[in-house]
Amino acid sequence: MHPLFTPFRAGDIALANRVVMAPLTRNRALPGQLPGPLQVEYYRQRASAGLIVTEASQISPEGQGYLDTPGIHSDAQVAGWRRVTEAVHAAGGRIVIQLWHVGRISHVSLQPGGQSPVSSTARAAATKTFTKKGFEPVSAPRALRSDELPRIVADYRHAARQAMAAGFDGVEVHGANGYLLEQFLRDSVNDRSDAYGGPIANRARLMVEAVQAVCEEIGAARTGLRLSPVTPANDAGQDSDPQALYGHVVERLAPLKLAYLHLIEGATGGDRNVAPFDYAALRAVYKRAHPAGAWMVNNGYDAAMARAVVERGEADLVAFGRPFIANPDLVRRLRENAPWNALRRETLYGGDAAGYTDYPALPDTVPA
Ligand code: 8OZ
Repeated sequence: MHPLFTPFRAGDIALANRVVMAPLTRNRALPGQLPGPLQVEYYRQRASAGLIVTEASQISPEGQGYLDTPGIHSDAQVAGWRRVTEAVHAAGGRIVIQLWHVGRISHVSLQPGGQSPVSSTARAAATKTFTKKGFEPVSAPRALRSDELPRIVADYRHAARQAMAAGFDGVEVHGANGYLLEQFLRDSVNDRSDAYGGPIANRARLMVEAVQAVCEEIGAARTGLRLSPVTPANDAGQDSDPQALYGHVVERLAPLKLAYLHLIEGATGGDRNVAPFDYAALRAVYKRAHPAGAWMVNNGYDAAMARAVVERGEADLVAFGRPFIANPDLVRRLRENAPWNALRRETLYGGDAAGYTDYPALPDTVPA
């Protein structure tokens, strides 16, 4: 058996194989930002993944930035997610929820009371989001005051507690793709002069505090973190020294002994070589402090790349995004070198069962 298909332990989470379903925004939540029966079916179909990371789910109403994304703050959301976790567990799978605060990637029509989105900065991102009216430019944010940041950290902690109440195996903190935590990290966005701006240690402070709070609440062995050191997604620009910045983050967080670190290599969903970055060096920083910590890689992996990276011992887990949308039985297809269903892009975001729960699995072969 190829190691990609062998069991693996990420912290306290026991995975049947090394293939992970990456977080995927699908914009099909019900009113109240609730997951419903359609989400139960969608995730159940994909339970043969070693681990499912849910779609990004806001930790608070303020953390929402797109139409119809689910939350993990209210008790009704917990009840909805409980049906999802029960279905995945009944099918033998493991599932963590991705905790999300979009920061400035939002629109006033999606914010509580029509308020401005919040960020590390008052400068607007040059990008669009999806609202009731379709694609609209994101709204200008308000820079958070430093005395508000304990509340943001408390929102991460609360969402982690709610995730455990919903029966998740753990959480993944979304520290990637130009959202709030990355808006604090990078000097291409963060223009603050308080304890959360300026030197690397200051810019990393909110991420470190948020991850620490989550670990205190649910245990580091059930906590993962997703990073995207050089993605330009959501107008994040490029930090002036990503190697030092992310090295610092990993040096600070590895001693907590997280379940896993999840790296988006290159531009999210795009060019893997968008900007130079030494991922192996970052991995060495992590493994030095936490040898048993899992290293999860993502971005454009195909079957051959996934087999090779695990074979060479350069990654413990490989996350697939879009391939899992179109192939609920992706693990089997990888194992059997079977062809993949094509993705229907027009049904990626929003809508109903079409392009969501209607992708076919391989037929079961009839014994001769
Ligand atoms: C695609 C569309 C909307 C949001 C990310 C949560 O990039 C997202 C996202 C992706 O991390």
